[in-house]
Parts: sequence; structure tokens; C-alpha cells
Amino acid sequence: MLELYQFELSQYSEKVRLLLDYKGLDYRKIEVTPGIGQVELFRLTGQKQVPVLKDGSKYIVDSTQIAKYLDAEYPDRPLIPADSKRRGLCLMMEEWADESIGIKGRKALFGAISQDQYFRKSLLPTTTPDIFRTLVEGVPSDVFKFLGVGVGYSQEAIKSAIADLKQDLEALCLLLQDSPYLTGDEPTLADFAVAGLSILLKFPEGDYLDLPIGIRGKGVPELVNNPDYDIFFAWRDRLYAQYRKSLAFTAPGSSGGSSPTSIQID
Ligand SMILES: N[C@@H](CCC(=O)N[C@@H](CS)C(=O)NCC(=O)O)C(=O)O
Repeated sequence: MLELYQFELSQYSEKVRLLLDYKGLDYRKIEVTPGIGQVELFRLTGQKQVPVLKDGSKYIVDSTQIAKYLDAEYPDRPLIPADSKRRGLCLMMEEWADESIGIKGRKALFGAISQDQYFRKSLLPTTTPDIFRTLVEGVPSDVFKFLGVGVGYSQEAIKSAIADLKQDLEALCLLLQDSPYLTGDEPTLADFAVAGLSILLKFPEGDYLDLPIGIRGKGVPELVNNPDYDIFFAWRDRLYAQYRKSLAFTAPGSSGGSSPTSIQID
């Protein structure tokens, strides 16, 4: 069976989970522990980022390379269209989603959690002991704002990321006004990239991610609560309902049926 080395909360991993579900491929999730688990990933693949797909003895690194590999090895339900116009649009949109929504989405979410102590607490894994939950909840918002400067997420950077994301969502709503999918009548890699990379803007409402129930449907208030983007979030809900396997309907031990297996360190 295919194996996906991933973080449950990673947008690029979610993009690949959407691709695998669309193609109807079963896979087992291997949750990489940030830090120590990435050392093992480095030993296996020569780099430390997720997602990584393992197919037999082959490791495929990077969500875009995984999409191309899946089309080459599992050609049913192609992700990248054959005709030149749609192919060009699809590839361009995928790259843009990776670079714009992916990167700015992290900054915008950081801004949202630094302002909301309950959101912050609900992002912790369900197994976190109460004492740590209380500690995280108690950290004043100003401390998060200060920490954000250290990792390049100053208040100005967060504001500018949100402004850019607003334009991105406006563009997507315009494209979706008279078309069921981003490049036409069938979904492509562009749709799954945009949907997967946007999970941090608003976590999907349904039972798709192994995350605390409290964060479903939550996200960046400036985007989630703005009716101008309803078309986009309705499109994404539809795409999930059509193609993403819910946790409840997958067999334990396969694609998302249970808590992911953690990567083992010798
Ligand atoms: N270009 C990569 C980006 C992957 C990426 O940014 N992965 C993040 C998680 S969302 C990661 O592994 N971060 C950990 C690190 O950089 O150490 C892709 O498309 O797969």
C-alpha cells in the first residue's frame, strides 16, 4: 500500500491527500513528529519536508512531483489535463497556489491564533495534558505578536499577507462564478492544490482531518466571516463532499481511518 509521510495540519500534505482520494488510491498515513521525526525523514529521502509519498521502495518528495508521479503511474482520473490551454492554466494555478495561498495562509493563521487564546488551545493535539493546555491558553496575545517578529511574522507581514489573500480569494470567486471547477468542467490539480493549500484559511467543516473538533470551520476571521468569499468556500465544501474521503468511511489503518501512525525512530 502507498504510504504518505505527512503532518496532519500541513497544507501541502492535504493537497496530496486530496489527490490520492480523487484517484481512489488507498494509502497509509505516517505522521512525522516535527523535529525528531524529520531526522529520520532526512535519512530516508535526503531532505526533511513533508509530504513524501512512498510507493514500494521509491520515495517521492514534494507535492508537485507527487502529483506528476501519480499521473504517470496511476493514469486513471488524470490530474493534469492534456489540452494545452487547460494544461498551462492548471500548472500555473498550482504553482501560484503553492507560493501564494500556501505561504501567506501560514502567516494569516499565525495572526489569527495570536489574537485568540481559545483558537490557540483548540489547535493543540487532543492528547495534550490539561496543564499544557492551560499554559498555552494563558500566554498573552502580545507574547505571540512578539514571537511572530522573530520568525518573520511581524504585524505588518501578517496584514500584508491577509490583503494579498483577499485578492487571491476575489480572483478565485470570479473564476468560479460560471464554472464548476477552476479550469473548466472537470477538476484538475489546480482545484486540489487550491483546496488543500487553503485549509489554514478555514479548516474544513467535515470529518476529514484528524484534528480537534473545535477547530472545524474556524480560520482567519477577516476571510471566514466575509460573505464576499462565500462562493469560494462553498466550492471547496462541494469539492470535499465529492472527492475527499471522510475519516468515518475509511478502513482503520488505511487512508485516515484512524490516528496516523507516528514515524519510528531507532
Ligand atoms: N514545496 C513543498 C513544500 C512542503 C512544505 O513546505 N512542507 C512543510 C509542511 S507544510 C514542512 O515540511 N515544513 C517543515 C520544515 O521545513 O522543516 C511541497 O510542495 O511539498
